[in-house]
Amino acid sequence: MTEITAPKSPVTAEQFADEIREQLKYTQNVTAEQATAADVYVAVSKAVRNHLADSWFKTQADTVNGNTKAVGYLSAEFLMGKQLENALLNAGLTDQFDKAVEALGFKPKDIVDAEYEPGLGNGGLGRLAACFIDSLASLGVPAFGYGIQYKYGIFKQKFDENGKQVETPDYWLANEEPWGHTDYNRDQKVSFGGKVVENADGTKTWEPAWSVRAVPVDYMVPGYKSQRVNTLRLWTAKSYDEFDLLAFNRSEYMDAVAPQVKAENISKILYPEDSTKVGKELRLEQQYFFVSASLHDAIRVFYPGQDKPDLTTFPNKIVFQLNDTHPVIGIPELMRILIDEYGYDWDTAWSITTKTFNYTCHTLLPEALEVWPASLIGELLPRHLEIIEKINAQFEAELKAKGVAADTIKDMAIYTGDAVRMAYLATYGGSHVNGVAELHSQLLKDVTLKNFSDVYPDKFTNVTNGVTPRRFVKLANPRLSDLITEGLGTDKWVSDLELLKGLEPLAADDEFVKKFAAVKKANKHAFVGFAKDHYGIDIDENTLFNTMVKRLHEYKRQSLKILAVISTYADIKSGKVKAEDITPRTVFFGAKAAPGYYLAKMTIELINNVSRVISSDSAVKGKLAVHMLPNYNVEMAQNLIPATDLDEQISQAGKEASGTGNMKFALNGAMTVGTLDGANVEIRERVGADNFFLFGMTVDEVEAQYANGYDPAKYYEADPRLKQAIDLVADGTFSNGDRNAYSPLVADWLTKDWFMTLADFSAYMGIQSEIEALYADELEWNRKAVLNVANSGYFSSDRSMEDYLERIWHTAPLA
Ligand code: DL6
Repeated sequence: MTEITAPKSPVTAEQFADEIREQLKYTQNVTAEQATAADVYVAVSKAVRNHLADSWFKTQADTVNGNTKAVGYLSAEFLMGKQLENALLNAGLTDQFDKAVEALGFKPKDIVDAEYEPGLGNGGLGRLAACFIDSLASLGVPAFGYGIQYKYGIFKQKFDENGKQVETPDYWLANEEPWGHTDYNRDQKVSFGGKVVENADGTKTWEPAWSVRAVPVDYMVPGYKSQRVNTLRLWTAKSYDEFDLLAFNRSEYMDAVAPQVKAENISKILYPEDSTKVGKELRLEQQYFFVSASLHDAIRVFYPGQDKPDLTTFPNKIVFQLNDTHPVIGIPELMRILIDEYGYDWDTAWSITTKTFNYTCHTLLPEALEVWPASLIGELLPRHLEIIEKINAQFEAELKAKGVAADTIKDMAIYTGDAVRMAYLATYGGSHVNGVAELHSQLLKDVTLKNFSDVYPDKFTNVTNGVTPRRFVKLANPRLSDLITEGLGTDKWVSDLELLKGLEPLAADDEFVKKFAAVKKANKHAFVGFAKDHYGIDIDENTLFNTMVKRLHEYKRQSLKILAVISTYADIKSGKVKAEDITPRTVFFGAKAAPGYYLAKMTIELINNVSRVISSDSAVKGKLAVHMLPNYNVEMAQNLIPATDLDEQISQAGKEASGTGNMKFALNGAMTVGTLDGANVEIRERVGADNFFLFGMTVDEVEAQYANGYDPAKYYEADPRLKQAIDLVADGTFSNGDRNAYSPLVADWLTKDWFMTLADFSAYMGIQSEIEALYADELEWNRKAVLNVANSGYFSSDRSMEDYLERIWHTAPLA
């Protein structure tokens, strides 16, 4: 860990209040008396930006002239969460802010709440990107996040009166957004379509059919106590032909704006998808749009004003990380730029390109590895298709020369004639490939990319994910943060999370454990208020808070949890469990389902209806409650995670690449019930098997079941509790007597159940008594929770970044 200097104490609270007044007056054009919380939010944000500006300029200058290579993180998603509190923390202005806004007659919380959360990501992948850029800035590593400023982020989720998910557009830019600076003077042209012509000298010229203007919107990414401010550069698409006056004068109003609409569509909306197939064309346009603009931008930044830069030095200036397959079109794009725009020969271009890129795979689901129809690439990016074909020919020749069998070469094809496999292109075209947890990286080598790892074993490595302690402990959980600081005698853990290990001895100190329990209690109490304000629900805070928040996907197995809830409900209602044996529990779900994902949406509907039935049944009142909280987002995570006693990480083993929610919960002192999947494996290793509720099949057992012909009906017949739970879904108990309401779900469970929910049900129910017995012993439960916190320091995204620096990027912080 590099030594981190304390931030300059920038201003007094009085000075900061004056700066806010200035902003109100001269940029918001309201007096302090007229100002609303929304005005003050904008004014404060601009004042904070001003504080960061000098460090930002200095970091930019040092990045270009400095002693170390920069990182370009290419990601279709950056799920940043609200900016203000984080920027205040990292700028060292939190106290001044609190006092200044109070002096202006506002409550700090109201100002923070006035920010609208940008939802520029679907889930784990996008949030990881946000954690990574926070860590890079905090470590002082020069870095650019490159992505898209979508006009509409992930949809807002509501539930209708039947409990069905309703998606509404997330127009997050409806009001002034003070963090992004649109830099019209650093735009890039991005072209599409047309044809490729061969010149007399054998070179190729791409004659595109249409172009859009990529305009960057820059966000400052302040490091925590590092004095460094990196850049998140999100591209927005504009038209070069804003308005067709001739068409307008002919009263063809729609035609008049058609070019503008076509261009702006590219950055219009984030695909609300998570590992399911989608409409292709616009998505490929988006990917190429941001990647092409970013690569050109990096050349502009590192070779300013040079017509003929020496781009053989490009990989010494910046290394690009491909965050999943979405930016992989960057590989043929850099080849094209080098060959067509700068006149390099193929081999030189290939050598530069392979040194420039690395690829992170974030999935084990074959359907989530993007495969593009060759016809689509040919239509949209004809020159790139030619380059991909040539890359593939070179690849095949290389494999042949290495003695790889013809069948295997065919299986490994990047370009099949019909399709382009982006994960294969990324693996061949980059220097390193990494998975995001040890198990995942191993499965990539053994299964998903086995042929590639056989031929190129040195390319493969692992970097286990991490989460930023700034947002997910310090900001989300101030009570725990204070207790940690008290326990350790220092707040250095915020930038060196392994220091949490120092809490381990305190798990044996009853007084400390009691304080820890009091923190959890206070967080639960606070969440009860948050839930009342935001969702209008009443929660009994004297219950076990049991949470499952993540995207809704069959492999994550929300079904397993809701079947278990139904079974418990039936047992309480029938009197099968005695009143004194019941651990009162409140189960929280938060999950968005991709709009076209039928079974996922039906699962949400079921959860809502189980919630409805249980809440109106006096027989279980005070014993069991279920809430499907709408619109799970970063803000909800920051409020719910610190209040959670028990976290659910119950995916089928071998399906969750890593998970990062699991890390956030462990760091906030929740216990986990989970399978041996993704990063759960490493969490359990670190916190200790005794402090983790493990259940369910292993990867090998899952594979054996598939091999032997998995029959879910067998499990249904064998476990009366499971049978009863499924029967209650089937008989209309949760659908006002309608037996058809959930029949697709029930049929899937009984005949297919690809992710083996039924096979793991008994084990899952079995572990509940262990959970409840421990929960009954408050001190022991909290002792174990303390051990979770103490041993989770490894899961800081600062550590992930250090692993990337060492294993993949081979670069270091700025001096
Ligand atoms: O690496 C971040 C995150 C992992 O923690 C999750 O396990 C993984 O599902 C997610 N992957 C994606 C990509 N799409 N798919 N599948 O979101 O990445």
